[in-house]
Amino acid sequence: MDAQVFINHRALLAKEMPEQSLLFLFAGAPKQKTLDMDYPFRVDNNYYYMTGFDKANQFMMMTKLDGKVNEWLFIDRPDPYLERYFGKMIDLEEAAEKSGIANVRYLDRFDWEIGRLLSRNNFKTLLMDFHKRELNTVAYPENDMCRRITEAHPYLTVSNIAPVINNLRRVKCAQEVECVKRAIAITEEGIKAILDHLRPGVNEAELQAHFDFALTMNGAKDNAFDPIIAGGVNSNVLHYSKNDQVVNDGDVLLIDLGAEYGYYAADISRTFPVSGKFTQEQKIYYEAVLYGQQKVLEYLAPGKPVEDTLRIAREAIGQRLMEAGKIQDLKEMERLLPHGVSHYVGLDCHDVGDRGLLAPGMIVTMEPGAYMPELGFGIRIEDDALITQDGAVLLSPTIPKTVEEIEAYMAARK
Ligand SMILES: [Mn+2]
Repeated sequence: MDAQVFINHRALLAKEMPEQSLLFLFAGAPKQKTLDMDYPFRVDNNYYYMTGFDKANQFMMMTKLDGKVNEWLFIDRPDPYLERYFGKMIDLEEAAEKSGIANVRYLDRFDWEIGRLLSRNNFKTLLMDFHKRELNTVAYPENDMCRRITEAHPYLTVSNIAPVINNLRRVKCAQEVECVKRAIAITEEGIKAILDHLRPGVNEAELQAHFDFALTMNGAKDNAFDPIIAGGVNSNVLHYSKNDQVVNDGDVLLIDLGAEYGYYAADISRTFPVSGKFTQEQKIYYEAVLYGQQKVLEYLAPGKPVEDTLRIAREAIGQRLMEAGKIQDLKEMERLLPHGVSHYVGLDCHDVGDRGLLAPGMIVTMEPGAYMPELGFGIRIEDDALITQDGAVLLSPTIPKTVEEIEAYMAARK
C-alpha cells in the first residue's frame, strides 16, 4: 500500500485527538515459543493501520499542541551484527520515506526526546491504545510506557484511544478494499483445491494441507484465522478447528476459512457434499440457507443497522423450512441459527468498531447457517460484501455456491 493510505489514516486520527495530547501506538513484542525461538511475529493492527510498518518493538508517537500535530516513529538502530543474522535493517531516511512520518528517530533516542517534549510543553492528556484481552497486561509495552510517563508527569489524564481508531477502521479506502479482494481471490484458489481433493475417506487435515499449499502458491503468507474444516457431525460445531477426522460418503464438509493478504482478511464459508451430490434433505436445508443469504445481501445498504441481518436471515430461512415442512414455527430458527450473521472484515477477521449503521466502504460478512445435530449435518454459507453508495456488492462472486454450481464443479473434476 502507498504511504498516502497511512498518512490519510493519521490525519483522521489527528482530528479526533483532543488538544494538548500525546499519543502512542506500539507494534508489539514477539512472544517466546521455546528457549531461543519466538512465535512468528504479527504486528499490532492499530499500529499497522497508522504506520504501514510491521516490525516488532517499534512505536509511533503523535502530539497535538494548539492545533498543531506532529508525528514521530521510533525504530531500531541498524546493527551490523544483527544484520549479519537477520538481514538489512531500515534506516531513518528509508523509514521516513516509507511512512511519511517527519520525525523518525532511533529507539535509543526516545528518553531524550520525550524528556524534552514533556518539559517544554503543556500536555494534558496521554492517549494509549488499551485494547488487549488479557487482564494481566503488565508485559504490554503500552502499560509500561503509561506507567513510566505518568509516574514522572502525574498531572496527565490517561485516556483510551482504541475505540476511536476502531471506529475509523470500519470504513475502508480503495487500497484496503483491494487487499481484502486479493485475500478473497487467494481463498477461492484454496477452496477449489479443497474441492479438487474432496472425496470419501480423505482426512480433514489433508484438505487443510491442500488449502494452505494453495495460499502459499498464490502469495498469501498466512491464514487470517484458524480454518474450520469440518466433515459430517463436526459441521455442527461452530468453531471446530481440530481438523483431523476422516470425512465420509453421504456427509457434508463445512469449511470456514480465509487467507490473509497485506494483513487484511478474507472470511468465506462453504458447505459441500463429500460424495459430489447433496442428499435430498441436505439440499432442502442448503437452499434455505442460500435464500437467507440472498435476502441479507438485498438488505445491506448505507444507513441500515448491521445487527438486523440475523433477524432477516432467520425469517427467510425459517420461511423456506416451514414451506418444506422441516419446522413448524419461526421461533425454531433461534435454535437452528444461534450465531450472528454479519461482522466487519478488515485487518481483523472479526473486525473492530461499533456495530451501528452501515456506511459506504464498510466490508461485512453474510454468514447464515442452519445446524441440525439430530440430522448429522450443519450448513453455513459465508461471503463478504462491500457497502456502496446505494447498496452492497458481493466481493466473492465466483466461488461455487449454488447446488448446481457445486455439483457441476465436483462432477467435472479429474
Ligand atoms: Mn465470519
